[in-house]
Amino acid sequence: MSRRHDPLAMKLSSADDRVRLSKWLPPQAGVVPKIRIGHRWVNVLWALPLIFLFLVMGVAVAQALREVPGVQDFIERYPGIPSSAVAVTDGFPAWLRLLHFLNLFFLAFIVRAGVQILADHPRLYWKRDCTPGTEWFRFQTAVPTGRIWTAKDDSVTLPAWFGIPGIRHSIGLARWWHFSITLLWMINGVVFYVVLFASGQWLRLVPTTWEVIPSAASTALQYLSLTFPVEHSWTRYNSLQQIIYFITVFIAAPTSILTGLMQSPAISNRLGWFGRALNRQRARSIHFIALWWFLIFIFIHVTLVFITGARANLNMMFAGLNDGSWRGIVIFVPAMALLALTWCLASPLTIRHARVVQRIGAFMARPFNSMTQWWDPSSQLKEKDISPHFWLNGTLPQSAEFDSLVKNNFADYRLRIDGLVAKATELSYAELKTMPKQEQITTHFCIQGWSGVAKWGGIPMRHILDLVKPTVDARYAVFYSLADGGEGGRYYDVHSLSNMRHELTILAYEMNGAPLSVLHGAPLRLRCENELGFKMVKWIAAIEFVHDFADLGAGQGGYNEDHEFYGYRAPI
Ligand SMILES: Nc1nc2c(c(=O)[nH]1)N[C@H]1C(S)=C(S)[C@@H](COP(=O)(O)O)O[C@H]1N2
Ligand SMILES: [Mo]
Repeated sequence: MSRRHDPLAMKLSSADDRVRLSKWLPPQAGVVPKIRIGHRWVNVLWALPLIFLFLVMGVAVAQALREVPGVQDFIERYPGIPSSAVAVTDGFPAWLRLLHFLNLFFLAFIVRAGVQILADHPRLYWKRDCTPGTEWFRFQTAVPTGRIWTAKDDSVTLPAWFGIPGIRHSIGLARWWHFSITLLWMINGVVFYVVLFASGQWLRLVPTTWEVIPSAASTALQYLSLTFPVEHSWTRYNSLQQIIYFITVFIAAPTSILTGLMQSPAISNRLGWFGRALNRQRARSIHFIALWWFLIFIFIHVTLVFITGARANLNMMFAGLNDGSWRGIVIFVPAMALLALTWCLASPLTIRHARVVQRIGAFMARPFNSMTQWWDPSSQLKEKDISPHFWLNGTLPQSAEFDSLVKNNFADYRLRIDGLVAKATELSYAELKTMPKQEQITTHFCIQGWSGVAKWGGIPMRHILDLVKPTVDARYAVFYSLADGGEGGRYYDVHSLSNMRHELTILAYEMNGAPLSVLHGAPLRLRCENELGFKMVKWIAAIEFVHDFADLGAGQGGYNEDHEFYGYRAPI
């Protein structure tokens, strides 16, 4: 070590640059996804026979309807493409074909990593408080009672071939995939929008006449009756295709991006009424519903591509040809092979080169992270918003030292503040309580997906800075915990001084008007509202001001950064 650190620095552990499955959280199976209807939990697999039944009955009804003269007149009047719709003239140009493929390619990895993220907290809610039992969807059993059940305990393993990286509680790595590929997908999307409108190809996707509505109804009836409408895809889509594609490109995609961003603590905590209305759990739930839009869309779209003349359709979209040759398939097959190969390599490579994925991911996520510079969290909530339930995370301190602190109500507790400061100091629990106190009602955003609102009371960090006076060399504050992390070695995390100067950064000793409980981090825990929960160290033992954190632990800026490949900056 280049210089002497706080004594607790000795207790930090190093970490591997790859995932070691022997040390990782052991696998835990989830359950078949269930949806709550009232008080009943219904297995989603019931949807399959129900959909089948409805489709079969729908076909029968549609076929009967097509015998009715009035319906026949209607279909004749609205065969599928409104007479006033303008056709494009040049089929599918190369740029469109390429962006179409890239879109599929990126989406595959976004979806895999996205579901991996969901598996870290396999429950969806509409309300911000995430109270067990209020979820509307889950692939986990009811939260066990009568024992401590942390959010980490709640995470489940996905089928290994599906998730990225396919192991339990791998949200740190999954997020890098999700964000990096989303950035590429968004660039792809922006280019698509620009060229679409510049080229006139937008006429395919954007309805320009109200006639699309009866036309779409007519087309739907034709599909359902199994006598499909006549195809003109080379230059024009039928109205049903047009509406569905329009929703996918211009509604589902932007909705996914918006609801993704609204899950960020920095963005949501900034946006006042909007952050309250589209709270993190609503955003997560809508994000998930948008996922299902894409999945169902892809399923039906690909099915129809293959049953309405696969060769001709693949020629159009992969070769840009409107003929019966085999050229489309010759491009399509290697394109899918590339997707399959990348699909198979993604997880093993991520597990093996986790640190590289973390580094590339942090670089790729920079545009999103720097967005949050403008979103300085400031909005607070009201007493009535306080959550009835607040999930737990972390491993409790397990030492005789801590037990005796608890026994004496922290009378012997000392917070040590040292490192690059003019005045190193130790503050007793009683002294801390005489310092200026600040209360704030804020939302906690755990990286795993849950959130909760609480009123926190404690000492603003800016007063601590005034007291100890960090030197000009000090750039970071290291928080050492009294507790170890899940894999052994002391829990710690590092923050920039600008986080420390933030008006909502406090050392909390109260939660919801009562002394902070041991489970939630007594005697002291950090609140830093512009970051995710894991950055808020509980059971704080010491704060050290440093110039650099490369020589602490595995050098990534915190316990989860070292061991679980999380990002050092976590405002999203
Ligand atoms: N010492 C320590 N602090 C910790 C953790 C931990 O494991 N150890 N977990 C973090 C995580 S991931 C979260 S979400 C919050 C949870 O705080 P809560 O248990 O009060 O809800 O604490 C953070 N602080
Ligand atoms: Mo967390």
